[in-house]
Amino acid sequence: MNMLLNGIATLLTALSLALAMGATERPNILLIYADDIGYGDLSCYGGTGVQTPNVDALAKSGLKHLSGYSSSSTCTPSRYSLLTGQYAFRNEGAQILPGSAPLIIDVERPTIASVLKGAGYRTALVGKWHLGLGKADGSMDWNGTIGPGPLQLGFDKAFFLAATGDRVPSVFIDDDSILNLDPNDPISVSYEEMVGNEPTGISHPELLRVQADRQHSGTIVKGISRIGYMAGGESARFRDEDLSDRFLAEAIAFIEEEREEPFFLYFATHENHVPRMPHPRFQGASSLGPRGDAIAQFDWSVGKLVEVLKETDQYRDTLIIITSDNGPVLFDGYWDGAEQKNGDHQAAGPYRGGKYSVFEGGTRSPMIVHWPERVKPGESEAIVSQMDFLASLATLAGVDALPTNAGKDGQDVSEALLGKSDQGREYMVQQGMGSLAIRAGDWKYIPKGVVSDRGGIGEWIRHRVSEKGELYNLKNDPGETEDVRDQYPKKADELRKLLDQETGRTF
Ligand code: NG6
Ligand code: CA
Repeated sequence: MNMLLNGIATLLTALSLALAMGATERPNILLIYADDIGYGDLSCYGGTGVQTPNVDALAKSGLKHLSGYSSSSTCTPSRYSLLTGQYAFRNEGAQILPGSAPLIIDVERPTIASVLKGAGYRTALVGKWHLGLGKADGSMDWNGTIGPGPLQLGFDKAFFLAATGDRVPSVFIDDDSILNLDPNDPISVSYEEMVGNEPTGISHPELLRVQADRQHSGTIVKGISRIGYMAGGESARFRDEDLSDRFLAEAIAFIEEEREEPFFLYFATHENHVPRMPHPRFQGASSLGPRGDAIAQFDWSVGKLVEVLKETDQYRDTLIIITSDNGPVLFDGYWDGAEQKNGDHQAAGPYRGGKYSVFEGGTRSPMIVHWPERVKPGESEAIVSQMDFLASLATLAGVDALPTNAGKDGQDVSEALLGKSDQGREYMVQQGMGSLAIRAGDWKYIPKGVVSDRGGIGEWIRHRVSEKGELYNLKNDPGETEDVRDQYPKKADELRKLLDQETGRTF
């Protein structure tokens, strides 16, 4: 009897919740996650070398965040935080991963996908994964069932690239197996030793369509040498120029699916990562060479997604977020002319550093939030991190409370995200490659150590931070040009303590 009553009570709560929320209030969520697109790369953020009219249109009718951040200045840690709501430095494995790495997210750990799925969303990943695949014992067979991976972390559907375009294997994974793999031509992948006897960038540089550094001189797949070695799987190999169109087609198919429930689509584009091989129809679209042409291609894809949302009558009920996993880089392993053709284009906007850096250019990211029903057009200075998306999107999806084992570093900043409040985070730890810093309000503190300065932009520049650390006032000095540690020693100390407290380390 008791059980029956309980059952009825639960049913009634669920019903009243559904009624209170109103069917139309739970938005579809389209999270467009760019790769290596800097704060200043989009024309709505001041980019000059490439025009991004489709993104700009969303920025105009949506909210343009000026203090939106990725959690880290490289890919894997940022994606880890984005999906789990936890600082990546808490997980030692959350470092740039080889294509053969095991999954670094515990399958018991809640993710945006599993939380939204639990709330009745249909969820999909399309694009770049780069969080590892398979068990830690390395037992995964690329020719069999691939996982654990996205399907075990709450995605109903996944069409993806295991790591990055510059890392083998150069194939698509459809849910949990390699697409178009011929069982008579099995694939093998290694990052330790040469497998098979295919040409590499070292043995056959004359076969290359673009010259690469030593690190990117493993197996040549379709004229591009990669990090790592692979053999076999000929029929499954993609041509880099087709990557973007294929991801777009998969995303569109998912958006067009007949369904009752709202959707969550994590569309993780490969643009603007190396190798930058945009489709020939975008070649020459910008003044920046392939780097800018790939951004034009990204923008075009965004336009297509918007078009499909409109055609399927879902545009008004879809929350679109556009942001990027880390700051920009010009040279990143392939001599594709990005440095020579950059001109005056400020890929990191007014910020110092870029990809790999703990300076603002590493993590300050373009972030556009668009939802005709709920977002008032404008700009916001509120500090928001992608790490906050889990808690914030859960709220927007009507989830009362996150599971108790969910990442605790993310905050519910949904009001700030939608522009209803200018109160975002008070402070946030920032992660560079091998370095940490903290921003609190207008202040930023970088503790002692060696940090990447203008990572990959021009030559690699390293910057040594002295014992006392460095303090910047981002309001007066967004470009982090003047260390004011000696003028404000108490402030510096306050931030250093906060950094100790947040990280459990001693700086
Ligand atoms: C680096 C690669 C770089 C890029 C990066 C990952 C070298 C010398 N450089 O290790 O080319 O692949 O990893 O980029 O190997 S990210 O955006 O996925 O973090
Ligand atoms: Ca990246």
